[in-house]
Amino acid sequence: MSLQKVQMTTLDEFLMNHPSPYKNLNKIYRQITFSCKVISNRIKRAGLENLYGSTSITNFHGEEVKNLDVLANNTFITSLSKIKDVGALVSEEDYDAMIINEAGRYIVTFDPLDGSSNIDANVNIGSIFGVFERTGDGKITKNDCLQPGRNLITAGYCLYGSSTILVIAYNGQVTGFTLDENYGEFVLTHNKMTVPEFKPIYSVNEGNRDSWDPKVREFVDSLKSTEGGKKPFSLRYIGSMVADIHRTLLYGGLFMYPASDSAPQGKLRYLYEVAPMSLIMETAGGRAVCGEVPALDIVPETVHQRVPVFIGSSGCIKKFEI
Ligand code: P6P
Repeated sequence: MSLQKVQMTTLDEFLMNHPSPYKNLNKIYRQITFSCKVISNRIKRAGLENLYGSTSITNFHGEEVKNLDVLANNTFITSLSKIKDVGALVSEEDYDAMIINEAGRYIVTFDPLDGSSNIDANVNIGSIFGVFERTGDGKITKNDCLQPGRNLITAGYCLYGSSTILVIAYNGQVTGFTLDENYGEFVLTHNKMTVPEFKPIYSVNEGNRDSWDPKVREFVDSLKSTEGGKKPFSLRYIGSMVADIHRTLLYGGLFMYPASDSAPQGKLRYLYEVAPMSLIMETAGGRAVCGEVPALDIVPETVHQRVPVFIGSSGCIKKFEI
């Protein structure tokens, strides 16, 4: 009996076949992907193990902290702290940057569980991460964490949905891996991902329309216009950034979180939401801007700095810039 050639390429094999110029980056990926496997498993069992619901904590962002937020954050911190090359961590759930090892080389920024308000409704949620290299030679400091997204050496997200999918911007390309739960391995399923140049899909919380900048309001209204027999854009909004970005990466279109009265700087945080997603989208041939400025050129002043973001197909961003 001829054994059918196993076509599976695991993430470990992919990283081995595409060595990074950054030493021990594969170790960081091993810990991040282990964390994603743990989180994926807990999310799937949340209803069975009473993991839904909130803690009694409101965090410093003023957001309700869900039980799974705490679990996901502890998982990321525990697994990444085991690597001596990791110098500092920045988590959405922690007030300040955490110096793990002053002699470490890398800073890992992450939103351990983004979209957690959707958890109890079984809507797709995700983890987002980015990896920077320290800037100086001395001890790693909190300033090493305040870098523009252009300096990211890799970034990615894990989408917890009907399947668990890891998408990474690594070595100049975007690659997707699907968790095969039979073997507990992320297997290559999306090679060299590129975002379509244009797609008439827009993704924004229209509930904030009245408090947007007039230019943004006019732009979004223009997308819905049927003047002269135009076909309007379709609106798709899940309210979970990882899911909305994943759809935009695959199908094309434009995801937006503009500044509004309730979020004067925008809602999404730069270091562990906008910058990693912008690196992924630009590496896949798309674009990302924070108003007039390319998103990857923003230099954050604080670890939780919020920015407005317009991200997706280059043709859709161009339409916004006209
Ligand atoms: P709104 C989820 O809470 C999140 O941080 C992102 O995942 C998502 O894109 C955004 O907020 C949704 O915000 O104001 O539309 O509910």
